[in-house]
Amino acid sequence: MRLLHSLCLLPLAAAFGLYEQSVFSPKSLSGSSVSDVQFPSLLDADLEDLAAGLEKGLFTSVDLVNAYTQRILEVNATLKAVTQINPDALSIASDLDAARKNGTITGPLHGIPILLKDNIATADKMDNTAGSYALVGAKVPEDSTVAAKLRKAGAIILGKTNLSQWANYRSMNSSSGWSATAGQTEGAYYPQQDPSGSSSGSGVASSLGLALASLGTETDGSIISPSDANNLVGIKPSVGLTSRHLVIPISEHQDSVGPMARSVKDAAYLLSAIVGQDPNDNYTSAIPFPADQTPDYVGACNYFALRGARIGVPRNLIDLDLSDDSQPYAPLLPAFEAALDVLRSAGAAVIDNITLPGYDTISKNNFESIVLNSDFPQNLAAYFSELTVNPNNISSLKDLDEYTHSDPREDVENHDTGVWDRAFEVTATTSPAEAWGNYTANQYYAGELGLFGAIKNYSLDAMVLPTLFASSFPAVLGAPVITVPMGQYPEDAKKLRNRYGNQWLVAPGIPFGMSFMGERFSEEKLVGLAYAFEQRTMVRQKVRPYLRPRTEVGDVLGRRWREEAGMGKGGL
Ligand SMILES: *[C@@H]1O[C@H](CO)[C@@H](O)[C@H](O)[C@H]1NC(C)=O
Ligand SMILES: *[C@@H]1O[C@H](CO)[C@@H](O)[C@H](O)[C@H]1NC(C)=O
Ligand SMILES: *[C@@H]1O[C@H](CO)[C@@H](O)[C@H](O)[C@H]1NC(C)=O
Ligand SMILES: *[C@@H]1O[C@H](CO)[C@@H](O)[C@H](O)[C@H]1NC(C)=O
Ligand SMILES: *[C@@H]1O[C@H](CO)[C@@H](O)[C@H](O)[C@H]1NC(C)=O
Ligand SMILES: *[C@@H]1O[C@H](CO)[C@@H](O)[C@H](O)[C@H]1NC(C)=O
Ligand SMILES: *[C@@H]1O[C@H](CO)[C@@H](O)[C@H](O)[C@H]1NC(C)=O
Ligand SMILES: *[C@@H]1O[C@H](CO)[C@@H](O)[C@H](O)[C@H]1NC(C)=O
Ligand SMILES: CC(=O)N[C@H]1CO[C@H](CO)[C@@H](O)[C@@H]1O
Repeated sequence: MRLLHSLCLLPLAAAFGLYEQSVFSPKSLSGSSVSDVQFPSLLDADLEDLAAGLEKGLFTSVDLVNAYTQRILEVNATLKAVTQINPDALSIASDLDAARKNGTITGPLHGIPILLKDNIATADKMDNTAGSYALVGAKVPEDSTVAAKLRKAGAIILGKTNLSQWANYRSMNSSSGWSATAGQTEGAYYPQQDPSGSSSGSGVASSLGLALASLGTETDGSIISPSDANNLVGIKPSVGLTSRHLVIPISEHQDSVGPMARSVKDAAYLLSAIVGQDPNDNYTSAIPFPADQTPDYVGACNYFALRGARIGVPRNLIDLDLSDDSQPYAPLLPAFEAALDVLRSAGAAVIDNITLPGYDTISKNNFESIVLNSDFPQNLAAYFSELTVNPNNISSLKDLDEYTHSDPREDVENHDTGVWDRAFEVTATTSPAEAWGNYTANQYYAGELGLFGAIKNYSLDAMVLPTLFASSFPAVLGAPVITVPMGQYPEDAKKLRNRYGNQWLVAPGIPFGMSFMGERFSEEKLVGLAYAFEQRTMVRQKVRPYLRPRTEVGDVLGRRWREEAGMGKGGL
């Protein structure tokens, strides 16, 4: 779930400037006689850059782990994006370097550091806490399926990222990116930027290149909103495409695990690594393709994918008057219009101003809240029952509520447990049949009279919206969404604080994106459309953070060479 978070924008025309590159030249470091090599800053380096550097022997995965770790520590005191660094990361990197040396490449992510949201469990020395002291020290029997799949593809799980505690499913009085264990995450595009949530740390960390990329989870907006606010590509996959086994849940009907990366192609690489059927999450049995015929999401990255595509614009889901200039979100509108022009000029037919007739019923009812509150206590208890070590003996939402009120570090005075109170109320007054009635109402009003009906009626490939308005319909339908950077709030933006009053949702320079929504399991198509839009705009390169870590892979290399030459430690 998300709180209303921030969005921002910059006219696309202004989005073309110099691609900032920090360049290292090993030759200039300690006079080492290594041939001149230029390498992009870790703020910009993509998977193919890193893989090429590893393959050519310019640096090792150990170097990458060292560089990313230093970058994390450089910015953590301010941004609090990363909660834990995997104490085994260096030894895993070293094993993967050895394997590479002898010609064994495990997969496309071989030796590449990735971060996980702190609700995706790993069976290693790291905690999986959802940001709560209730779960510090808890252990799981095995890796979550997505973590196991990342390792199988060769990735190094570098650490865990902060989140809105319990994926924003605890408090009515809190801020995105706050957890009891790791404090308040901040975005890097404006001082005290609301990082959005609930995958807040994943958003900030991926955006600053504190790892290649990260995984987040979404129930309604929690991948695409922090991607939106942090200048990223986020993919919220169809529910069931990625397993939720050993991921701390909100709702089996809506939860999804997906990548948050700096480019569509990097996100596609990560998606390819984590999809697939899993006997431990039977929603994955809905995947419509056989295990050996998973779509090639990376191959779907085609510059011409918009040619002949039919893209709908459901303007009645934009439920703020963006034409009113006093509205802080107003800059979204000209940026969105410019983005639609990009789609047209790339050969797409834009079917504008489609009205989704189900919207009014959806907005006047609380079907989604009843579904989530019916699922949450049961799904959470099922997660607790999987733990092999459960230090506080918590087996239910009731236990968790009592624990949270008894531990002063959980700070209930400033972060209530109102969401849980509502869950207790709904479970006490809603039968399983009624909960199902609310679920099916969502499928009808958001589906047949909404997204899926319009896709059918107008023969669409996808629908697009500013990401601020894009999460809810796909959320209740278990349908996919991909957000791509679209712009940033201008210099004269009307600043807007979050409801809690401690961070900025809208301020000059804060980024925002556009989302592509489609039918269930249409990720391959959406990746292509998103890639074609990204490649024509490259907005991420014009939207730069005010705070950025300085350590580059060249800095660690210089240090390593001096150490290897017996010159001892010490920076340049
Ligand atoms: C290459 O490395 C892999 C992984 O460390 C190892 O399993 C394999 O035995 C090694 N092969 C050779 C020929 O050294
Ligand atoms: C980052 O800061 C937070 C808050 O102080 C802390 O909980 C977390 O452990 C820090 N992360 C790292 C990697 O040191
Ligand atoms: C999934 O498994 C649960 C029990 O683990 C069962 O209650 C549910 O009916 C199953 N759902 C499907 C769609 O098979
Ligand atoms: C969209 O359609 C609605 C209803 O027909 C109309 O009131 C509105 O002015 C249209 N908006 C745009 C931008 O075309
Ligand atoms: C948890 O339960 C175990 C076994 O019943 C008990 O020994 C332990 O003291 C309990 N821990 C807490 C924190 O209540
Ligand atoms: C919400 O949190 C603020 C601190 O930010 C606190 O002053 C206020 O009392 C809290 N309100 C409620 C209703 O818990
Ligand atoms: C939704 O659940 C409520 C109980 O919380 C019930 O009264 C209502 O009839 C349900 N709605 C539908 C459409 O089934
Ligand atoms: C699709 O067309 C049907 C039949 O004309 C109509 O009832 C329905 O409202 C349309 N759905 C959408 C989302 O436009
Ligand atoms: C300094 C501090 O409080 N660190 C905590 C950060 O969060 C993790 C759990 O995600 C705790 O284990 C650390 O103690």
